Amino acid sequence: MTDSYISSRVDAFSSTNSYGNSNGNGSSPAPHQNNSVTSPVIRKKLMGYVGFANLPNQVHRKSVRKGFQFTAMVVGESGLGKSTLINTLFNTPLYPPKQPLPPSAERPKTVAIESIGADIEENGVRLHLTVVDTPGFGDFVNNDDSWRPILENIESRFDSYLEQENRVNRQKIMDNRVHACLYFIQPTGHSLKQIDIEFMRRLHTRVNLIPVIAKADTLTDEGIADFKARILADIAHHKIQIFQAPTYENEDEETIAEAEEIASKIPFAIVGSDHVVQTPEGRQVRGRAYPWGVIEVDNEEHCDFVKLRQMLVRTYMEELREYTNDVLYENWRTEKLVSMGVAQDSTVFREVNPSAKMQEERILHEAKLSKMEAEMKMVFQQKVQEKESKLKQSEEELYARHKEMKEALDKQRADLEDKKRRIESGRPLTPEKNATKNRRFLR
Ligand SMILES: Nc1nc2c(ncn2[C@@H]2O[C@H](COP(=O)(O)OP(=O)(O)O)[C@@H](O)[C@H]2O)c(=O)[nH]1
Ligand SMILES: [Mg+2]
Repeated sequence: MTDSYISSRVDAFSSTNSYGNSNGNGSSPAPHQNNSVTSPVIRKKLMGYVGFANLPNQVHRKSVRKGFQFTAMVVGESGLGKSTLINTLFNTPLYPPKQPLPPSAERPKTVAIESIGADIEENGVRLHLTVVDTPGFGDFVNNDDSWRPILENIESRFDSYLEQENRVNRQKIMDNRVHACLYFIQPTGHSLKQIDIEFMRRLHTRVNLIPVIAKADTLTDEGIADFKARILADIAHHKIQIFQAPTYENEDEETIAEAEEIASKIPFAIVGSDHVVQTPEGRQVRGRAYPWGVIEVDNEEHCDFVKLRQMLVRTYMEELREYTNDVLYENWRTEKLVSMGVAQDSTVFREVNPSAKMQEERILHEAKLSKMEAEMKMVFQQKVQEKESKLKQSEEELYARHKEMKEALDKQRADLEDKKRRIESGRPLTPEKNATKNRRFLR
């Protein structure tokens, strides 16, 4: 594993997080799924139109710049057309044609988990797509535990996400969580098999389940309608939660109609084909040719492929990601932390009521404002006091000078009055003064 990209991926899948390490010796435990095979990641640039360029309508611009990470998983028995459907869905031979195993070849004993990545760009929107394949599911004599490695794989991806969230630097979180799981139902025309029910029951709380009827071209239209009804009845009976397209109150009629149309097709009856065939009218279409005619993959009258693609990549990709993060991952995380004995510190993780939070923020803001006001008042008062004391000081100085001058004047006046009195009484002025006068006259 010299390629850092590949190795980071493999780490993400098989990493046993710091919490789940039950052997307690602190050493890195062996990957818990030694049977899982992770094939090298193929990076491809796809040219054909897929439809996720509509994503900007679902989310804001920031995500568009960063690009999207989306991981889809396909589960179902061998030969049901999983690889073909993925190729059809993303309009590219992501999976090369199958090489039949020689009879002598050793076959895996358990479900293998393989993943393939592709970078797709469409109208400036980048999508990093990962497809997780589960070859071998349901292929064994005893399939009782076929769901287990798949559940473990899904949870180990949650683990890896949790571990990344707990890092000091969370700038570059790789979201390898499985956002949608296409479950392939064999087109028996009867009802769900035990293995189907078991799988869905075990996984519905961990992944968005999207049931599909594989190779729907092998059933008649009525056969499909009956089969769908029975599948839905089974799903309801076993209280299995499959992905429900969310509906919003304030949406326009067109969107609601589209959502209803998509919901009405679940479980999608699909036909996959990665080759082009010619219709009797001479059109070149993706489809399968039969002596009795051509089944077109992209024709809504022929199968639900278009609706499935619409749901997966156009209308609900963001919803699938959101539900995975907000509900499935969150529940898993809570269960995991509680099982580890981590108690909720209610002072830190308070339930946040938006209006209460706003109220709280307003009170804080008001307190801050009044504090600022008080500070300003204080500064103002201080300035006023300084000014006042300065004024007082200069007033005192003035007063003192005034007093001084007044005293000087009073003294002068007293002197003058004394002189006047002396002149009036005919007494001569002081001899000293006369002497000075006389001296001046002598000069
Ligand atoms: N009739 C029919 N055959 C299909 C369909 N999709 C795939 N196949 C064929 O089924 C075989 C197994 O397909 P593959 O995609 O490898 O199945 P996987 O093992 O589930 O990945 C191939 O020969 C495909 O051409 C389909 O929708 N209808
Ligand atoms: Mg395959």
